Amino acid sequence: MTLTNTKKFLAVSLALVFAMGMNNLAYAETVLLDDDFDLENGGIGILNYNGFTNWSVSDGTVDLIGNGFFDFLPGNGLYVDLDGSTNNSGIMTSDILELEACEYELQFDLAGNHRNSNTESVDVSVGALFSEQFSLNQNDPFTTYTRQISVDSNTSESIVFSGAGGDNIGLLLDNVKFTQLDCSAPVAGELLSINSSALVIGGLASSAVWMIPSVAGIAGAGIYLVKLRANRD
Ligand SMILES: [Ca+2]
Ligand SMILES: [Ca+2]
Ligand SMILES: [Ca+2]
Ligand SMILES: [Ca+2]
Repeated sequence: MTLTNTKKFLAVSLALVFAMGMNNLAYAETVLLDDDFDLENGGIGILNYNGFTNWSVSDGTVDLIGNGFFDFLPGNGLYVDLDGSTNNSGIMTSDILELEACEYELQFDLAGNHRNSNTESVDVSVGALFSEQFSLNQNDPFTTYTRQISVDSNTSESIVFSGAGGDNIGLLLDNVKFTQLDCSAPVAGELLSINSSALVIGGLASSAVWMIPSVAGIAGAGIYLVKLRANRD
């Protein structure tokens, strides 16, 4: 086999490997919920709002504020005051999320009430998978919290923000995001479970060179065949 043919053979092998890897794209990171509240109610703040696209409010009320309306932290579009205007803070429950066994990431921004000196708190939970209380002081700015959540078997859960208090002045919530992380295991060398999704995410898939170390199995098989044929020539 000539050097040119060898290169062609390797190129075909790598293309095949890449095509197989594409089947695993379903395992790439998937954003299940990403909510900045900015488009709620036509982009206009309103007290005691319960028309959220992705959430329902129970056991009290929350206010949709910002964007010039009771805008205590300008520049964040609309956001939520977890203690509405009925002296009974609300519980925000997301639409149900279908979860398969994988790692997930919950992220959200919380800020202090920015009105009085009370420390405010909220219980954040995802079914029995996750539960944590967060407390912030009056002038705490929007702070991003990130938590990883493990799911062992298929389940359906909602994200719940349960505000505490009943003085109409509560924590501020914005930018809730729930992401399924890449749940495929690294399996370099296994012919039928090659994982190229990480490469695609990293923008490196266009470079076939990157495939070689992660697919040593089939590439190695290709090289072996090339050598076998070269020896016969
Ligand atoms: Ca916002
Ligand atoms: Ca309020
Ligand atoms: Ca309540
Ligand atoms: Ca309060």
